[in-house]
Amino acid sequence: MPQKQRASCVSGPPVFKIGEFLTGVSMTLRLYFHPLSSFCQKVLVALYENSTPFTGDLVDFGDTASREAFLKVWPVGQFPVLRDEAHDRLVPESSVIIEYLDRHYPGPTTFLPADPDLARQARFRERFFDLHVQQNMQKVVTDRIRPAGKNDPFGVEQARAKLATALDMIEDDIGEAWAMGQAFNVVDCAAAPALWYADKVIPLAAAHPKTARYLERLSARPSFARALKEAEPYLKNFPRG
Ligand SMILES: N[C@@H](CCC(=O)N[C@@H](CS)C(=O)NCC(=O)O)C(=O)O
Repeated sequence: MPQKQRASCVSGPPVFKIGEFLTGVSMTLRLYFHPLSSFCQKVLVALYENSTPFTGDLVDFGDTASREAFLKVWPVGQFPVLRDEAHDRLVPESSVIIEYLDRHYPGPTTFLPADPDLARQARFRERFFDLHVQQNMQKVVTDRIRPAGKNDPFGVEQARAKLATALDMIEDDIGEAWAMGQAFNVVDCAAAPALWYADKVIPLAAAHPKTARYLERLSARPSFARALKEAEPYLKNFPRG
């Protein structure tokens, strides 16, 4: 993928230095991430929910040394990626990372329900936010920074239509609490950044009032509010339409 496009979720020099996210003494978890990346925010929400100690390793795709160092860790070059140094395990993929944290570093917020049927529903719903909200949103946004002559207007039109359909389905489904009722879980971790960025593409208030209220609740949740605050210095790099 061309460098310019790779920087779609993330660009600009790091504001944080590695180590500034140190929050405990016996840290075994290292997160390769960028504060502006929606998939990374999904994992940050999970980490902040349970005040799980970790070291943040900020990857700047615009910086050759930073990018190459990350590619040595995870050659496909997508973040977030978690390294559990205590168990010498590398855990890529946001959904898998959250499930791993739930199992190995549990805290007051449980991300997957214990009941297998509810866990299946939670997995499906969080995949829905990833695949039908985030990915379509990303398609629209990343097209804005493609090199001249490499745009994909038809693909963007399709992605917008699919995003609108997904938002309509969420609007029909969402209640007045969290995604699956009274307990905040993995679905809310996925929904928070997905809807925050989707709102920049298709403003929710116009046709999706319940979803807009859900996004307000998510944005007020301390874990996501913190992730948003940490993304603020980078928001100038977000390609607006
Ligand atoms: N399925 C992955 C998606 C991760 C993803 O798309 N990350 C973006 C940043 S938001 C990325 O690394 N993009 C760079 C690239 O695809 O080259 C997950 O859930 O972790």
